[in-house]
Amino acid sequence: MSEKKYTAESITVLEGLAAVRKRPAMYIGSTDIRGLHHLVYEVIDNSIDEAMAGHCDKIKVTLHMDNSCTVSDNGRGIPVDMHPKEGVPALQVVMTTLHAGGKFDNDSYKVSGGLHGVGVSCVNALAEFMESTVKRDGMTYRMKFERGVPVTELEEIGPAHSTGTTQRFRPDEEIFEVNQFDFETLKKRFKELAYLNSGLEIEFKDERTDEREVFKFEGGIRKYVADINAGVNTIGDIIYGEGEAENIMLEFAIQYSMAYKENTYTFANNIRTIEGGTHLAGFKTALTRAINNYVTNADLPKKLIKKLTGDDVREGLTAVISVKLPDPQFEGQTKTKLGNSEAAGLVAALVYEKLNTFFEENPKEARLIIEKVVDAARAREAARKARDLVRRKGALSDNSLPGKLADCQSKNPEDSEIFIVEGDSAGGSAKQGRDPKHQAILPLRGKILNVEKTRFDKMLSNKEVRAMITALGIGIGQEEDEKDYDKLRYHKVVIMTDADVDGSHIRTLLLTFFFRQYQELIERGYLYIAQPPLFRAHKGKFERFITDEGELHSFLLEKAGDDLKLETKSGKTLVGDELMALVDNIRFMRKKFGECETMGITTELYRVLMNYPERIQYSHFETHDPEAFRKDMEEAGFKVEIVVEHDDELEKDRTYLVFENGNGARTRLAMEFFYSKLYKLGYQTYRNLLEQCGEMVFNLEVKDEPREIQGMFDLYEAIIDEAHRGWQIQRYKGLGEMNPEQLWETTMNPENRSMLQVTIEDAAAANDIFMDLMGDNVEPRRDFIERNALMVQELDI
Ligand code: 0RA
Repeated sequence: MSEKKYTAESITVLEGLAAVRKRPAMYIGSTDIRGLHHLVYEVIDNSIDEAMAGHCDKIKVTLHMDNSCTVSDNGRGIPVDMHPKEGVPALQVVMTTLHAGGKFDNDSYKVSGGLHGVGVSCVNALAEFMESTVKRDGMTYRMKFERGVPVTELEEIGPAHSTGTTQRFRPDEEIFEVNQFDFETLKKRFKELAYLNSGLEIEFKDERTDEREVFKFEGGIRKYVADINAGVNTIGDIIYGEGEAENIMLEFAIQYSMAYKENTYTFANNIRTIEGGTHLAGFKTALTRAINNYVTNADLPKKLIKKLTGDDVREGLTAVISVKLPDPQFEGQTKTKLGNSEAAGLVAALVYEKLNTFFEENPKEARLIIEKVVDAARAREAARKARDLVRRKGALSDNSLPGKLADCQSKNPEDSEIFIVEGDSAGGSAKQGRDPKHQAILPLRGKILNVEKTRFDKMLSNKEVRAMITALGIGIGQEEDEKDYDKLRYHKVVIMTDADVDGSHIRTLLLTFFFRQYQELIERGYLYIAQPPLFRAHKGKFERFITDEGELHSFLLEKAGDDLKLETKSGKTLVGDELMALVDNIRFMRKKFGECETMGITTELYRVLMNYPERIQYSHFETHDPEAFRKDMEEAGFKVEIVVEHDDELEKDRTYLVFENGNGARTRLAMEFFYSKLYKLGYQTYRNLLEQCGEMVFNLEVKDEPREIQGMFDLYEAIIDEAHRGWQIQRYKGLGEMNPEQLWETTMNPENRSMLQVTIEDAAAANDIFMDLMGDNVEPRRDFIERNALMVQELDI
């Protein structure tokens, strides 16, 4: 090996990467799962840049068994020639120099300076290993790094017949608190990227579970809008426009529907700008102006001539707005608000022009849209009148706090908390249990919060909601200047609901309310969710509060410890950790069986599918005789028919297996089912169980007394039963069942409690759920359930 000379440059390089390792959060935000995903985003951003520059149309991301990740593209390949200044290959400069990125290419739309854009060298610094492979000029090059430090030279490893860059890295477990990538989270982001970069194909594979997705949308953001609006009663076609001025590229796609909600997604350089910003402001201005302009100038019947506000014209609107600009400024609490002032005017001008042209050329569609937004305006006016009436009565002025509120003594918002509590009875306990100096309680009656199928506006005229608004003291209104956050009376606003379905429903509603009305309150970090326990376990003087069933079972098993001994049919003895692992697997299977039931797949059928010794997939029927499969199933109690049908919507043939049990009840499963997590993970877990136990017959020994048990679920029940011995378990069905002291100790006492601080992302997610499930339109709800039910994965063909 040649002796290395440490130049001044190479020393700064090492220092730079050492700084990243020392303070990773400064570079990638955090070292939790979000930071882990950030690494992948950082690497794929570079490939996206290459695609945006027009040199790449395919990106492939793979998650490997060893928790490493590969991102490869078919771009030009990172240059490998000697860097004139540094005296090392350009690739090495990119991989080891902070912020080097691909800057020497002078491409102006890179995400650099943005949310990501810290440079692939940061990923390298935080990777246990990283391996860069470049194909260029007929040659394949490779260079390897460990924790940012080169461990090989740039090597020529063989010829190449194409070009591209491949980066494989494993996040360093010394740095990250977690090492498992989440398939769903990454998948969502890749899908979004594929929508935003039309024609770009992103393939995503998870070798850990054998899942695979391919995203490619020729329609780009038009298809995005179409997919958001799938199943909704839409008004007219999708309106699309694109343009470029002063180096800012804009694309937008919008479509109205009969719904009341607004769905606007804005992006800057492929980054979702949850907090909006100048591009959103420009778009809103243009939309309001263009529609009012049309109303004024077109020859419309009198009843449709009306001055429309921004809220009116956005009711029922689905919009995707994407800008790409050279030097994006990201502001706001989560750095997801575009700050470039030049974007506002340009977006406004382009959108205004496109919309004017569209309305002129499509008077029929324009008319439908006007009818919709005028209708919205009338409804809003009615709501406003109702609100004004309330205001005049003084219900919203700060000198008349709601009667139900038990306020705290402190008048200093900084050390005041308000608990918004579901139900009067829980409210009662909370009032008795609280620290009256710092804690205020506002009970809300659950039922009236049920605003399903009503306009969001109506929620504001609801008595309970008004009490909440008054208690907070900020004021209310669509405009930001109607609100005064300095008047907020509490700097901790805590949502406290039951740990059941109704409770989570109410929590979603409240989060949606805060997301839409008081975003800044969330941004300032004032909103929390209380974590009441679900169980109380006690034995003599010992008492423990526990949040969910899984934790309860683990707790009991741990306490039972080596008193439990299990012998499998194959003669293996399991105790302690091994037994726990087995129980975990069974618990997982129980959950899967439960999920199956809710999807219309009977336990009986799922059990047979799990017991079938082969994993079913398309290729199964290529290598196995379908007749044999049919016979096996018949023996297990099911007649099977294999049906191929044309699906008009998907424009392709789909294969279904139709199972009929002894009673003639039929279950139809699309082949895609066998590519779902429900099936694949279930199958894998079940195989592991079988391997561990041989047959599902066991001897459970408790304090030397054996008993025989058949089947894994019975075993589970028996083990848990045994573990319960000597323990009294109380299950809280609601907060109201806890006495005031318990509520204080477990949930409200700042010394013991753990509360979740709500982020804007949490609230945005609640808003999405609200729209999906509780919206005014049944269609999207049905669609949601169906999508879940089928869990259609991209087909493996
Ligand atoms: C700058 C110049 C050139 C390629 C790239 C950057 C590049 C970077 C990445 C990062 C991931 N994939 C990438 N693909 C390409 C080459 C310019 C040329 O060949 O003339």
